[in-house]
Amino acid sequence: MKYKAIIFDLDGVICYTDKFHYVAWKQIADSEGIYFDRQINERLRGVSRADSLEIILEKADRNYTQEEKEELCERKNSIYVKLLNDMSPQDLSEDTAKTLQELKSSGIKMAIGSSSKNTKLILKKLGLENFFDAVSDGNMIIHSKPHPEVFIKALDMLGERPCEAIVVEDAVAGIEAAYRGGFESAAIGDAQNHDKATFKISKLGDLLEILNKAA
Ligand code: B16
Ligand code: MG
Repeated sequence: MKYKAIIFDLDGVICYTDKFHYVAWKQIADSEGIYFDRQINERLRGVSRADSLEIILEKADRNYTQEEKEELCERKNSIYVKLLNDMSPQDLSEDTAKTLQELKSSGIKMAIGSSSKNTKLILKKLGLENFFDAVSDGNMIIHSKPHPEVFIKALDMLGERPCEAIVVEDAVAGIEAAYRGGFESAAIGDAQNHDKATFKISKLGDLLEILNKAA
């Protein structure tokens, strides 16, 4: 088999927490009188919490101290985590749940490579805490996407090589990270705008066809 591993991004690929990120950042921006809209929110895909705040602060009319930035990030995260509370296995689409099970039966190794420091909590909410062979997340990395660190860590845990792995991503920054790390990639949604994506998919189930063709 050409591919031995698949590394899934979390938000925007396995589940849709982007809407909660938006609500939480919007509350922070409004409380600070900073303009923020869904278009700006798109730029936060796959970007770490601290770097997301920097993007939001581009519209601020004053400079913020490091202490203030940390306080805003903490406040945003507590709003976000409360919103995550309502998540359950029902938040997995039928296609996603079925595809994950089929991939598991095929024997391919599977990992998560997410920028989120809440990855473990989200996986638990989705009933997937013990599903993946490896979980690499925002708590384990120094460099956020487009740096490939999060994917390289995932692959190290799996003991495979980048050229034998596909990264599945919804963020342009994530496809760039896969490209820089020497991975093949499958782009979903917004990430399809990156010209270095190996495959373009509209749903997770499309991966099964890609793997079948490569077998
Ligand atoms: P947290 P992913 C990313 O998740 C989100 O797309 C991005 O919007 C968020 O800022 C980042 O996680 C950090 O999340 O605040 O929970 O640490 O797409 O890499 O799974
Ligand atoms: Mg994502």
